[in-house]
Amino acid sequence: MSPDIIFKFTNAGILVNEVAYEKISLYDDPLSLSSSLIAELSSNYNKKDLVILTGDMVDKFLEENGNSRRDPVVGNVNAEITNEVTPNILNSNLDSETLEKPGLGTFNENRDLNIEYNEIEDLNEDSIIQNSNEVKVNSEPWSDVDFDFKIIKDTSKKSYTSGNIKDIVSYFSSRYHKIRDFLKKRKDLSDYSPIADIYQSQDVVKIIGMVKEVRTTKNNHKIIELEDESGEISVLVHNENHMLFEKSETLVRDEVLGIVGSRKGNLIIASDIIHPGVPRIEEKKMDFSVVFISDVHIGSSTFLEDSFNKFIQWINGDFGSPEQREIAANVKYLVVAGDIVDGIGIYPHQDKELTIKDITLQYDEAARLFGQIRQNIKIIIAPGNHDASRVAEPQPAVPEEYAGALYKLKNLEFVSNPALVSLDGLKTLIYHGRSFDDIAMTVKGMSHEQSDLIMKELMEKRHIAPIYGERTPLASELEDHLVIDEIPHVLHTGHVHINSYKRYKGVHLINSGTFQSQTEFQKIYNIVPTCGEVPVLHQGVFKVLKF
Ligand code: D5M
Ligand code: FE
Ligand code: ZN
Repeated sequence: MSPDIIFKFTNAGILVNEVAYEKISLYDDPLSLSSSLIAELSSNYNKKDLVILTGDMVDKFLEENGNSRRDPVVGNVNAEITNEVTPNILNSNLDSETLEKPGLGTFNENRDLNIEYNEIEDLNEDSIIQNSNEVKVNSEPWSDVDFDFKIIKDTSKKSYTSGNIKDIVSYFSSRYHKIRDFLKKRKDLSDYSPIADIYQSQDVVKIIGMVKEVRTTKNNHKIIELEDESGEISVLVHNENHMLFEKSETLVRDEVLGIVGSRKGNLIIASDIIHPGVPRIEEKKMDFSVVFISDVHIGSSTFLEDSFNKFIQWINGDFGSPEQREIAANVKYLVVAGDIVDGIGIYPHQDKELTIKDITLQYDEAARLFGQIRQNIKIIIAPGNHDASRVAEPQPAVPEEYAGALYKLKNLEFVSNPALVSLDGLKTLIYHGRSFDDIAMTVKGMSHEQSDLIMKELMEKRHIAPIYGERTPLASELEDHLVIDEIPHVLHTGHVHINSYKRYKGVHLINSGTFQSQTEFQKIYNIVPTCGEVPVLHQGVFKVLKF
């Protein structure tokens, strides 16, 4: 389904959840189905309400209005793709048909395993110290604590799109220019040329382009189709150039990179592939601690309430060994990277696994739980794909209409997904992690289990969700807010429900796991979550506490 359909809904004030999105895309004429659904919903709901279109709603509508599902095998999907020449996103006039690009070939593993020491401490009943020499927890009112909290980048108010095709051109153009500016600062690319000009040069060519497609030839070489505003070119990566070939296997569609090579007719033979990359950052000195959690999934029957209650007791200084309580007493910030509640209608039959079936009541319960956390901890919450924000990224902060009870907590701040915040100078990039699904599916060797490798790759590419038009719906804003402009001290993600950690060029890459046990849906995909394992940066040292 082309993104303009999503825009149609967004313009009508309707959010389309993932299941609905998939269902609509399976029908013969998604565009006219969308128009009918919008007409139906607009007549049934108050314009002011934020309406979330779920899969069940699509089913019900189709049951009542006839059903013409596109056959995935004999239907016209392939015909559409093979007949369609994908145009140059950066230099042509687009129409709606051009927005979906064909998929990539297979990719291989590129590992740089350099996992640092993880200290996992089990906080079980045995570790409750009765009448111990208690570490005193600061229980002064929050206003007395000196927070130096800043939101460096939040897209909540900036995120809008007219749904106009021009937005997509400016979206990709913004992405290209931002990342090109990182690349051209590099010595080896400072004298790059526009693609259209390379036909004049005979020797070394240097270009900066957006990847339109990567494919493997019959002889097992790689061809990268690159485009810039001036034109397109094919780049060959020879399989005997082992290091470079390996690098080419982690490339994804729509990322922006540099190529150094030599021209042979209409082809460039690559001698180097250059990512914008990450300069090593200086260690940030910190005399406080930051706790990272995500994927709490309040409202789900698989939400691990006991474990979460222990976590709250710990953070309040009422649980754990003296050493663990000492860490707790030092906590100044709690960051939540999305999926705070389970939401409604996110995947098929989810309702059977909900203990709270109303989104506002789920946030009310979240407020009850988070409200117990001592007030001199600042809590920062970004949305995930289960939260009541629009599905397309960047996702604006969870709106007050749904999370009113949480908005009443004075020590809590809502931010967008992604968002860049400064916690007493510790620059933290918060991203839920939806794009990890696309990377895990597209790049061979990448998996949900090792999201640290995905994070490293995305940092190198300087984009949090490079692949357009796959599972991660991206809103084509006039500016691409998902470019990693500034290197943070911490990249905090969630979504995969499996903890991971890596220190890369000085950046702490942290995935904070979940407080939800395995769901029926995850059983089907064989996703084994790591539950109640909470990462903490304790005065700059990474630790994990288990609840
Ligand atoms: O995601 C929970 C987990 O489920 C996480 O590991 C991603 C995975 N996930 C989510 N959607 C899909 C689909 N469609 N296919 C495969 N795996 C998926 P959560 O966002 O909490 O539901
Ligand atoms: Fe989740
Ligand atoms: Zn998620």
